[in-house]
Amino acid sequence: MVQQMVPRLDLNEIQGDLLIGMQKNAQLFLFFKIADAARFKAVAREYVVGLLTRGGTVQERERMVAARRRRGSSGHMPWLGMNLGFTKDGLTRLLGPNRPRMDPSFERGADDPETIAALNDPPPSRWMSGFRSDRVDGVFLIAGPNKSFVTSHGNALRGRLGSAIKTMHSEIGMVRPGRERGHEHFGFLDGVSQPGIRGLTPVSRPSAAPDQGLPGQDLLWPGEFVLGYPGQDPRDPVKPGPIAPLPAPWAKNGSYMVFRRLEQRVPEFRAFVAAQAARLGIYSELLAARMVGRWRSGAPLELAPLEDRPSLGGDARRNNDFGYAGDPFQRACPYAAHIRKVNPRDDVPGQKAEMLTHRIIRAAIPYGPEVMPGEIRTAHERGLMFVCYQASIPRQFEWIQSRQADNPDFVGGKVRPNNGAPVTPGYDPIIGQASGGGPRVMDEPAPNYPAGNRRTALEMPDQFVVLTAAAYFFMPSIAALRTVLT
Ligand code: N7H
Repeated sequence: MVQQMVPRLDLNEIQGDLLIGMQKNAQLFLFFKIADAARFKAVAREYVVGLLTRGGTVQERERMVAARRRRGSSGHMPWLGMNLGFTKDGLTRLLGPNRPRMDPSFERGADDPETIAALNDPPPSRWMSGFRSDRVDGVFLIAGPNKSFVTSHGNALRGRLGSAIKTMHSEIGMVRPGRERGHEHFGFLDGVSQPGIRGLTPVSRPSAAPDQGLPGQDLLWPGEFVLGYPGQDPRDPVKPGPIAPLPAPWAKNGSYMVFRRLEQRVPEFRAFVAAQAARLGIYSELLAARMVGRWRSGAPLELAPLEDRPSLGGDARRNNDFGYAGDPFQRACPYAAHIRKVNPRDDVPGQKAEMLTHRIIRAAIPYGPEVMPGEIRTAHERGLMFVCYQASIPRQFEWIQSRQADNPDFVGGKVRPNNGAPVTPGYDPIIGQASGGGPRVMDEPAPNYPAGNRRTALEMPDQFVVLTAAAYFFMPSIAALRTVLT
């Protein structure tokens, strides 16, 4: 019945990276300042908007990829994907100072002292030199099959825009090579768990699980990610909530994008995990999996608590089909493990519906070279160009980072199985940040599976993931880009 009320998504108005994700082996991030607003608008209207990749196009390409795979062919199609977003300053350049006010966090910006304090982020003075989000008006995402393809399309675009823009920073993210394809730099399969979208994501078991896409993938109302549609009802995981008021009519079919350039200190992470695993008397891979909540293959600890099962990790019908309610004492997966911390699923009794209002759609890509032989301390910077989409930055990305990952008491109300003593779960060991970059602790790195009461803690004096740049963008609809904004 719920399915019949699903609103029709205007995929051809929505930029393609938001709901489905542009096909990419390489992605150029071109951060720019608008130097000449009138010229920018003219070139954008005549040339750029027509190049932007819409949701409908990305969906069609996905079908073609699936059909090619069924025929057993691989190889990457030379498709160009291009999307465009603006910071608060960019919108002001285009619309003037009296423009409508958008999401409060977007208006504040990623580099605002209040944002920095709320997220325990390192201050912008410690970000990469050259990147200043207060100097960025917009970003082009240019996706394609390889580095030279995205570079040449980026150059062509820059040629067209000429003096209308000034490039502030440009950088290419790349999927990792060979068998590491799809894995981030610590070595774990990424992009496994994404929310499903009602009216878009196919339901794999309509009679058994009408509110899931793939098994375990909750379907959410599209207004959680795109403006102008009903979002979730925070009291009911299945029912729609109201359509949030739009800041302006043209904001419909737009979305907010959070960009974070996250350096990963891979040799340091590996050395730390090896040393701590030896101290705890467990093997390194197990400790690393306890920190993430999945094994390198993507297999979740909830379904494979003591050793990796690559066939499970790679199986999209099984690798997300689990919850935490059956593991109330963190025996299979620690409360603080990255994936349990950022999406506790059914862990908090009666709160599932509320949890669904904090989901994000991720579209990250790694950057930087592979670890070189003999590189025992980071010598070549590498990490993740983290990108996520949502309808509300404070309720979604910022909530996850500040109220969950950075909060040692989240999830609250946990107790020890033997004596009922309260438990402090600790920080997310991957992305959690303590105030002032201080040390972090996570509870129970060594498993008590299936039973046992050994108390262990993992003390982490340093971050393995370090924020080196950040900015908040609005990704407008195609119609807004054709009319109001240009
Ligand atoms: Fe995370 N990692 O390698 O450990 N992430 N993440 N993430 N992340 C996930 O399900 C990682 C970051 C989420 O529904 C996996 O795709 C790294 C930020 C969410 O079960 C792995 C970095 C935020 C999920 C990693 C990083 C999130 C998720 C498992 C930074 C938001 C889905 C594979 C360098 C604040 C959870 C998968 C669910 C999954 C890693 C960043 C959020 C392996 C290395 C900044 C919501």
